[in-house]
Amino acid sequence: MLTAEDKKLIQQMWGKLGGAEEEIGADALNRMFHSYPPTKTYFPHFDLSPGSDQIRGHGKKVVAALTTAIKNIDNLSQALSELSNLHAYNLRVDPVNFKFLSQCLQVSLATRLGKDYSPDLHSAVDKFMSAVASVLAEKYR
Ligand code: ZNH
Repeated sequence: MLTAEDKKLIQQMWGKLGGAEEEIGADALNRMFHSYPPTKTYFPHFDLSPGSDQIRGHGKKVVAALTTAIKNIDNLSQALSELSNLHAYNLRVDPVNFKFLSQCLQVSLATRLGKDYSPDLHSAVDKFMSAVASVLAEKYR
């Protein structure tokens, strides 16, 4: 469970990214496609070369969803309910992939934030991304 301290750390960090969100989203996606190539099968209609417009555009959407999640951190199921429907019923992304994206996002954040990505923040982000992933996976049958 996310503690009050975890939530504070995440909210502070997110507030300090200062416009780099889109870049972080695209970097996380590039890393995911590179390190976990089967994830590419969900995006047959995308140009997946690193930094393509589609990767940047999609990175922006993913990060915007995470911003919404952070703003509604005590109410994730409700805040992400539509996205949860989309992933479970339309996209049918195997939930194992949520872990991959979470890993990659953490590397992107760590690369960006350097020593500010403290062990406490790392652990908070890990818990947060697991919470997001369980909401996105909660409607699968
Ligand atoms: Zn996902 C889509 C988010 C994960 C796959 N996504 C999407 C979107 C968003 C998201 C926001 C958009 C929607 C609209 O438009 O409405 N995701 C997300 C998040 C996460 C995710 C937050 C985590 C954390 N996904 C994921 C994964 C995968 C995916 C892991 C695989 C691998 N998605 C996807 C797809 C899509 C999406 C395929 C669609 C795209 C297009 O555009 O077509």
